[in-house]
Amino acid sequence: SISSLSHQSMPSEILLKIFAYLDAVNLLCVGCVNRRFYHLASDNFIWVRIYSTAFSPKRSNWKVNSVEKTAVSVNLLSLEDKEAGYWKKEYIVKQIASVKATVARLLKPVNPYTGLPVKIKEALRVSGLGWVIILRDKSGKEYITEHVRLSVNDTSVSVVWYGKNWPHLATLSTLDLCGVTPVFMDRYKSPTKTGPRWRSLIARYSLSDLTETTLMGCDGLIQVFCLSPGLLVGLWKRDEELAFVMANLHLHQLMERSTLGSATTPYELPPHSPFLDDAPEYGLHGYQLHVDLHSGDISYLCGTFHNLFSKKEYIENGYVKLVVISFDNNTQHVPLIGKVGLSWRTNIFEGCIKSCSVMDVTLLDDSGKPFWCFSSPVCMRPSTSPCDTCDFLGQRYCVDYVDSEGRVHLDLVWIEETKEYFVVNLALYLSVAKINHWFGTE
Ligand SMILES: *[C@@H]1O[C@H](CO)[C@@H](O)[C@H](O)[C@H]1NC(C)=O
Ligand SMILES: CC(=O)N[C@H]1CO[C@H](CO)[C@@H](O)[C@@H]1O
Repeated sequence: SISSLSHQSMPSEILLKIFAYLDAVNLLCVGCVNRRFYHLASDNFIWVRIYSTAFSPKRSNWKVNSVEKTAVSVNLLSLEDKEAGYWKKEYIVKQIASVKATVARLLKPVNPYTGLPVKIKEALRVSGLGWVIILRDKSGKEYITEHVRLSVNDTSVSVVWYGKNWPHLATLSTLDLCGVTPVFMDRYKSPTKTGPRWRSLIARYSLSDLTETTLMGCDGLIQVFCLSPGLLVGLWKRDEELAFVMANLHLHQLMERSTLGSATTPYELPPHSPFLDDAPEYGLHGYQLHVDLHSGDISYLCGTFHNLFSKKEYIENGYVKLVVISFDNNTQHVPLIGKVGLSWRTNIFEGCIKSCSVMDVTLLDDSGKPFWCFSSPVCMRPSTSPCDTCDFLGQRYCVDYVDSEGRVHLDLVWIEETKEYFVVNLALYLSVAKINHWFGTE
């Protein structure tokens, strides 16, 4: 263009004067224009000023100690000795390290009921972390969409995307869910979407899985599908095109999963190192469950259950059964609060999928470490199996969830008199392989 031509012919001294007004993110952007701009935008005099402003002792949050202070002033004198781009690199390295240190500090305090970080909102703000979905068509072309809405709860984050210009579903093959973090975060500004960002793949979903088997429910306008792990996809009933996508992200290791993966490979959680114990029932007791059945900010069932245990006799078909709410003990039965439904909203329409909700499960082991965690859409369905001892109570429903680590089963009864659902049974089935792997048992 004409304007870039005139920039090209500008003398270097003038360009340097202009660049001196830019912040770090913008300097890195202009550095991408061409080789000459890259060289000029790496200028040590410009970057040493950015460095000392960012890490000056006045910004006490960064905790620059006095040794480093002197280091900055001494190095100012010897700028000429440094190779080109030295201060830019110093700034980048230190900036990334300070954001990391601040985030690590924020993630330390945990909620005793959930074992999960309590300052997740602050950690998200400091790191600038956000999530995108990447729709990929059959020729490999990518469509990146920034999230529209995000809500943080005690155990999960739900993130929603919708858009007017999404490609036709028939042309698409996969959907990638990725965490994106700006390479530089200025904690005094909100993150920009134009600066350089890291991308960390969390999960890849195949859109050919939007079939009868993953269909979860519908209302007048849309049908919703549940793709594992934790993704809800809404299609317009009218033309079967994408209406919205909602990701449910459990907070356990969410920061790591959203920042430490690569653009093509998800971050793998570090293996749990078993703590050796010879007790014969080891791995079968001392569990704590926190369960939350919710939609957005409305919670239908939220509770913490301590001292859950199993016995060797309860091991069946490769699963250990933990009874949380027992049918036989009616003091444990609890009602669902409110009218269960999963609310959705796009720029024009909104609705509610009856009987569906999001289930967050956080199961801690006997040392309080998160053992099994997920956040996923679930749906209440009429029970088909007859039950002699409970059918007289009312119409029965159940909620089932299953993944590679275990299963959750809930039985509910509709009580006509009080117009409430009562949970009369809640059981977890943990994979024996997972338990043995975790505790180093056999
Ligand atoms: C029934 O459940 C309550 C509450 O969890 C518990 O205190 C009680 O011991 C249970 N009763 C039996 C018979 O298991
Ligand atoms: C951290 C947070 O925002 N927690 C909210 C989760 O949702 C419940 C309502 O279900 C709120 O009361 C919490 O404040």
